[in-house]
Amino acid sequence: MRTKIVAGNWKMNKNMEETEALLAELSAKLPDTKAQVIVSPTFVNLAAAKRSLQASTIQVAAQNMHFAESGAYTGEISADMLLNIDVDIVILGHSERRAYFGETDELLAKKVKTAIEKGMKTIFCFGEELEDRKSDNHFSVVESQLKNALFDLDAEAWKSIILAYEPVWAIGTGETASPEQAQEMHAFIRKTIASAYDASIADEVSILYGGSVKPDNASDIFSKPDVDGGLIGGASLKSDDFAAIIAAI
Ligand code: G2H
Repeated sequence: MRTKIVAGNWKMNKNMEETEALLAELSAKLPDTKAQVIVSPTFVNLAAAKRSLQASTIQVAAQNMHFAESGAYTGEISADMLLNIDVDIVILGHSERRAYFGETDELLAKKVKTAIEKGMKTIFCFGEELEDRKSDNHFSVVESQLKNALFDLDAEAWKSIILAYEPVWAIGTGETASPEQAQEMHAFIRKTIASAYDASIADEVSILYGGSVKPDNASDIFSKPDVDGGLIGGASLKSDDFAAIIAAI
């Protein structure tokens, strides 16, 4: 039985007071769920989020981290710094990091390796761009993103990997992949992992869908057999919407 997960990627939104207020609202509205619920505020608000959620089952993730242990990397944050404030989940490879900050599969492979070595869980994001889908290259693009960043990991490491398929054309655009498109790609991802490793690893990894998930489309997407939850951006910034999406799992 795979873990169902609903994660909120807050991106560069919410100051400290707003972070605390949103988490208080969310805690009060959290539906009865067996899903693992994760929120991902900005770096500067992670410690405040952890404090706010001390008595909660809601977990906290960072949106990025550096691969190095420490050193002269101005503006960067290490795994140890996150672990020091009890944050042991990190989102890596979001398309905004790839597009605006030049993150490549090769760089992401290093970041994932560090996260695994440090005992952290990684929510690894990937997905094709619109031109890839239009030219029918979406499967090969996704396959190479997985291969380049993850397929050097050993089988044990996959216990710490959560995948988030986020087609770039559906991110923050209001455009969502249809439940059928999501299912088709998630099944392909599982098949690709089964070929590279084995069926049990493919069966056990949680694969989230991300890209304009909203309360009104969440249950259709989550109903698909290979979709194990969602990575939610815009709709995770409002407690009513995020609670409704969690209830849809
Ligand atoms: C995709 C998603 C969260 P949104 O980036 O990672 O954001 O739900 O706003 O499309």
